[in-house]
Amino acid sequence: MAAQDEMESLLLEETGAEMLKGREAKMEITKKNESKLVLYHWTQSFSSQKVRLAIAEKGLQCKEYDVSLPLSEHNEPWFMRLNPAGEVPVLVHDDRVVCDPTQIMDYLEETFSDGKHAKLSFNPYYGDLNGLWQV
Ligand SMILES: N[C@@H](CCC(=O)N[C@@H](CS)C(=O)NCC(=O)O)C(=O)O
Repeated sequence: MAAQDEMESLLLEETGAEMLKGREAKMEITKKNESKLVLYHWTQSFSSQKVRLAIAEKGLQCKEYDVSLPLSEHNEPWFMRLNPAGEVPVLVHDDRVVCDPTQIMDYLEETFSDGKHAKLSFNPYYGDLNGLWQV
């Protein structure tokens, strides 16, 4: 192989390896960001529905646990430890607990803001009604 060809081939290999490293790092970050999302919610709760929509819109993997309001599960000690206000929804991301639906939407938007996840504020369903979820 001529010296120039060899050099080009080496460069290509290096570029490929760099690209692969970059992609792997990005996948690691994505995996880490999505590592453990858990939503405590109630099916008929409007606040829970908004958050579930946002999670679906962003294409996030999230475990869901029903907290029955009719059965008063939101007042049980285990749930009150998560949210002393005793309200659903509550999002747990690894060791972070986010309680208020507006804060959850903001948290999702800030945390999952890479190109892989839809931007809620640019979504046609949200359109330019930025902050619609705050109603
Ligand atoms: N506090 C939140 C809304 C959260 C909320 O009101 N959750 C309701 C269900 S939609 C709840 O958990 N209610 C239980 C209760 O108040 O006992 C807000 O200011 O928007």
